[in-house]
Amino acid sequence: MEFLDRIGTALEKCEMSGMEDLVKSALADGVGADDLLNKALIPAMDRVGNRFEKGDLFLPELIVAAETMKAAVQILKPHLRGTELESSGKVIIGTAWKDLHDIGKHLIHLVLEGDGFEIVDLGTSVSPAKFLAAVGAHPDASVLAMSALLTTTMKHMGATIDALNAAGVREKIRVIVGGAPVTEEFAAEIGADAYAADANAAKLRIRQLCNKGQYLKR
Ligand code: B1M
Repeated sequence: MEFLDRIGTALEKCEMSGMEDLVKSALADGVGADDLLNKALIPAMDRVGNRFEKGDLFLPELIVAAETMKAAVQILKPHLRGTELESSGKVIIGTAWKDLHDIGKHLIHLVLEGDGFEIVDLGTSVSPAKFLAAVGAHPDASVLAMSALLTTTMKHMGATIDALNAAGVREKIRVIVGGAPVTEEFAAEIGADAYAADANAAKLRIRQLCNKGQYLKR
């Protein structure tokens, strides 16, 4: 239990440097990779996300925690006994057309990756046609996530949903939207399935939309 506590605490304190050695020592000491992942890292990352949502820690710490989580998962991956790491789901993400803001989108990409999701990141200023093409190219994607930071680009999120409907593929994928000017009401107005105010809320909602836990074992 001692290693699980130390690793959980290190992640929660965003102590990037010592984490890799700690995980390697725990594995060498016989602690199971599954336990390290599901009893230490994931609960600690959830605690970090909840503290971020409460304003108890800030953007730089959340980014460091997400990077720390990713580094730890990379070490664990080969050790997950007999249980292939099945992704929690595939998420297509991008910033709305004509919008160049991507700090928030990148943060969500990081947090989702740390939670076991496979990310198809289309970058910034993604047109409705490009989102639609990505949905066609990734039929196994469960969620389409769009970010917008400008009141002038939010409307393109609605245009993307209209394009999915026109192409008859809307029912194949769940759509979540967010970004500073975006609201729950706006999300409902354009026919999205979900809205989230920040990266942690986005992770929790996307878990629900995929109706899966994290790091599902076969
Ligand atoms: Co500009 N910009 N910017 N900007 N920029 C804003 C957004 C603005 C609010 C500043 C202001 O005027 N007060 C304003 C928008 C006003 C409006 O329409 N509401 C604005 C403007 C006007 C502009 C330009 C038009 C300025 C100009 O050129 N005249 C121009 C537009 C360029 C374009 O996009 N076409 C512009 C350009 C830029 C830069 C490119 C220089 C730069 C972006 C750099 C980059 O992203 N690579 C920039 C920046 C940095 C900002 C501010 C200062 C910071 C935005 C940011 O990254 N916040 C911003 C003012 C502000 O917000 N304080 C401003 C940090 C980031 C983590 O937060 O992205 O909100 P955020 O993400 C959060 C949540 O929104 C949420 O989770 C994230 C983390 O918890 N979230 C989601 C985000 N996406 C989500 C998706 C989800 C769920 C949650 O589901 C899918």
